[in-house]
Amino acid sequence: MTTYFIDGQFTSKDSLNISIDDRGYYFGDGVYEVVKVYDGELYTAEEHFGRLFQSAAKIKMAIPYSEQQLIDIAKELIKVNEVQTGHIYMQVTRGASARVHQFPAAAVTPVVTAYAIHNPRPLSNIEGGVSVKSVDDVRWLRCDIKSLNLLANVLAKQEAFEAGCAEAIFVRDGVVMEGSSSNAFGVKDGVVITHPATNLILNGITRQVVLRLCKENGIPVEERAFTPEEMYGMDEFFITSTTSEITPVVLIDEKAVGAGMPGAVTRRLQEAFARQIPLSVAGE
Ligand code: DCS
Repeated sequence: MTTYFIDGQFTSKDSLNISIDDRGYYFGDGVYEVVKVYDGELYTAEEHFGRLFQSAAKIKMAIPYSEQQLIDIAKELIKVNEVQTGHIYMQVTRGASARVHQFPAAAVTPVVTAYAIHNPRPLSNIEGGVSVKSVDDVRWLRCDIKSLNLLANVLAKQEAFEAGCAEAIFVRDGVVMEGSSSNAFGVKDGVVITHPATNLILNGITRQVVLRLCKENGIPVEERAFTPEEMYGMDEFFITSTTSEITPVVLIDEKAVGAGMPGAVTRRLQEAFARQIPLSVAGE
């Protein structure tokens, strides 16, 4: 049986003691992280747990554990659940308290909930690429916070799925932002182009890994705004996230990207990415 972590306890799903008054339910008042597990080990753990603390600070919430304690909880979940390839989901809500909008009394402590789950690498998407659909970005102006408030992302992803696409690409004021649960990159004349890490996107950990890999491999990068028209004219396009890694995009709004196949720069980056994850899973 799967072991979960809630509020200081390792427990089974049936014994999870979740309060109806948890502010996660009422308001989506909390933050979260998804951390990849390769070969039974956390990948880029410091970056993810560091961002969790940054997200919490931005919503004025104090996490009642240290970064190292959360990493230790994640490692324990991986161990007891025997996860080799998968991910950790961890969320922190502002705690359980009768429903009023303003923060609860200081005695109410944030609730940490987490689990580890087996989840293979999505190799067929990584190999063959996916289709995406652009949607209006109706989110708030603090998309840099990895908040539990994901309603706009949920609606966008559903719209994309109903159109037979794997991801929605948010467009705000004529600028391409990011995916509903991924960052977005174009490649034009050998240059990798992506929206800068402002308040209008989440600065993905995989995004940061890709920018590092570009640097290490001499691939030029421009972090700048680009329009949907520019997006349609890219030679290559790809999306990145913890679970989807570097996924090529071959069709945007039913228009083929470049030759309609994953491109050479995308492939180079995928190979560089695979080289820096544990070898036994690289080809899984
Ligand atoms: N942008 C948004 C809006 C996201 O939700 C995510 C991750 C990303 C970008 C990519 O960030 P990482 O590279 O750090 O994963 N979304 C997580 C999610 O909800 N499921 O998997 C990843």
